[in-house]
Amino acid sequence: MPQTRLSRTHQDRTGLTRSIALAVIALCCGLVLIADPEGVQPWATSIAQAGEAQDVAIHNYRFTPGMLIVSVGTTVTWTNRDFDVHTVVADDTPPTFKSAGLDTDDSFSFTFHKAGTYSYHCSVHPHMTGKIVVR
Ligand SMILES: [Cu+2]
Repeated sequence: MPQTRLSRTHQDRTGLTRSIALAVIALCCGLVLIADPEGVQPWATSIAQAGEAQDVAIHNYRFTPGMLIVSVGTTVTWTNRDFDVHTVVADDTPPTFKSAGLDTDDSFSFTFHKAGTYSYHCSVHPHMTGKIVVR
């Protein structure tokens, strides 16, 4: 019956397409895991050139880039692009840097004079976290 054969072929092709799609998804997930040893997405990391000023956007309740690698002496400026108030506060005690509440388009800058890893967060939304690595 030609009708039956036609639908059988269609079904096989759909199954194959699904297998390929699953393989591609698995491959992508594998690559992300390999390229992501610190739990930060590679596309969320930015590496600065020496002495450059660097910007971190606060947008959609997120610091972007979430991880920024800079050299000693770099000034980092955070700018709030949300309509909600955010802060930028280092995780250490007392905090190495601490902004006031930032309204929309307000900025906060800090110059990193010492090498190290500086984790920080927004005190209003503690789930908002970021990291500056100073080399
Ligand atoms: Cu916030």
